[in-house]
Amino acid sequence: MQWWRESVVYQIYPKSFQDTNSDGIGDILGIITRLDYLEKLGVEAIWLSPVYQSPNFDNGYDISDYESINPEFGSMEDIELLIDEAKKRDIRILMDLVLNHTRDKHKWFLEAKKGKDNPYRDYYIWRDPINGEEPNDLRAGFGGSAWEHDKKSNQYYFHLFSKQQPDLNWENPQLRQEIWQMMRFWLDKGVAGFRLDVIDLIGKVPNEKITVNGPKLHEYLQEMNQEVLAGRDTLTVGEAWSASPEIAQLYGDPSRNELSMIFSFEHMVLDEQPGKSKWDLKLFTLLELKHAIAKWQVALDGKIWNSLFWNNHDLPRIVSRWGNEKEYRVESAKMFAITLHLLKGTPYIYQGEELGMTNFPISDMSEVNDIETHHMYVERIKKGYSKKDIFHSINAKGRDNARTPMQWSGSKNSGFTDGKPWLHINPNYSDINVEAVLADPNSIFYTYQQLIKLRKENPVIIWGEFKLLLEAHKQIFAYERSYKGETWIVVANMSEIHVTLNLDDRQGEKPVVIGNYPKKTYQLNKLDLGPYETFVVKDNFL
Ligand code: TEU
Ligand code: CA
Repeated sequence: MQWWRESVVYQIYPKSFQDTNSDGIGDILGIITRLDYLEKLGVEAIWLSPVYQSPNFDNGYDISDYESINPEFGSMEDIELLIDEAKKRDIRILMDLVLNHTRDKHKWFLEAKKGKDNPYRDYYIWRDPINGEEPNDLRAGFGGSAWEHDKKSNQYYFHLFSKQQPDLNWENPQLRQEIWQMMRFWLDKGVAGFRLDVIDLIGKVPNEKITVNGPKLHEYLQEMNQEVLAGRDTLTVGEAWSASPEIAQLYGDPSRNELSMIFSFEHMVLDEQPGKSKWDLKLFTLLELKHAIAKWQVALDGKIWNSLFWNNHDLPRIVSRWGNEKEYRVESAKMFAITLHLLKGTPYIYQGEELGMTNFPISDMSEVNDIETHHMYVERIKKGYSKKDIFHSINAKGRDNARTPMQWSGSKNSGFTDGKPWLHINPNYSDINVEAVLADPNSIFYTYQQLIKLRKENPVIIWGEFKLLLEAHKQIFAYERSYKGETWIVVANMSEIHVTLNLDDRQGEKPVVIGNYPKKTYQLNKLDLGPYETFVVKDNFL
């Protein structure tokens, strides 16, 4: 039995969590000062977005040394202290590892660039020009060709993100050995596992234009497991945008010895036009959302472990995205919390989600930090898109939406920093902040706290079988979880529309286990649900 099935993980984006030395940038010591807060919330693990040495062009997802800490965030001693202090509070630390690429300032790449004979050359992916041009037309995630010309050798190197993030050549066994050694280095320091950035890309075959789910992907992960993870009690979660439930089994089937679980994104792309980019929006429907979630719950049930999330540092804030950040901010945030945490899998909370933090409205490029958005802007202006359209996409999907500093209090700079914050703070911090939610017994924070506590006390939440109810209902997301003769029923009005319905003919008042309206009981045969009204009851009719 692995601890991570029973725990809730909290993601920290360190740059925006807590600053302690007034440089406007969050730091590791800042995280330590907030561990008591996280303990109060009840989380048992922290996924720490990258804190390694990095020029921070992609905010740490461009690592230049895996075994040292970015001085902006602190030192190796600081991280060791964080691991120890977290441990005292029964909180484990998961490191975020970017193994698909390094920064172009990494010593391996600096060596590799020296020439074709350099021993590190083959740690990266180099190809000769074809007819004086790029080897093929593969595109990079952050704009332009995936091939960058190197004048010195007249070869191209490959990068799936920005050209400052050259892709590693996983075919090279010596490179893999270096990675295993580095992962053991962190585990020996006491970290409890890893979130593996874009892990579905490491098996790429650029010549055949295969980027995701390459032929050797799972071979590499099995090697990682043997060399690094075997015999250790770790949580490993791979970021896998391209995974289907069938592919999730390859990563997560315990008998295959690969990863604990993956992040899948099928429920997170429903507002995108299929086959286009994340910026090309389409109306999404709640029906699609609940079907996407139910599909994964059912397909993985009993075999593979799910991860559960609405947010991370790449995604817009869920209350702003699919809830109502104005009149029903609290109700919709709690609705999302309850519906997610009652599903089967390990829930992840992204910093500030437990306050119901909202997107920051952007009206000018000077307010944008994220390279992905900057690249998109330049590209789309060139293609003739209107600024109105571009800003519409940025506000809907830009990554800075969720990266603004944590809102700790109503005092200057939200208690995040005494200096000038690296990214604007959402002006709503005077209302939405940690101090305020802690003082209000009906706050979103206490809903999260209660959900985490319920999880610890009720095996049905962890192990119960999932069944979707009211499959075709357009507003209601309802499901059952059953375990050892116990059944819990979760009913959520995911919309602002009033809904009346008869869920079950049996009469009688049922006491609420957790909900987001003041009601203490519900009658399943005559439900009358207000905007975002959500509740959980036990099916104890006998
Ligand atoms: O994200 C992978 C990824 O594909 C995203 O960049 C995606 O394109 C988009 O942002 C989704 O909204 C990971 C990290 O989470 C991200 O922060 C990094 O920028 C990226 O890898 C490169 O390392
Ligand atoms: Ca700082």
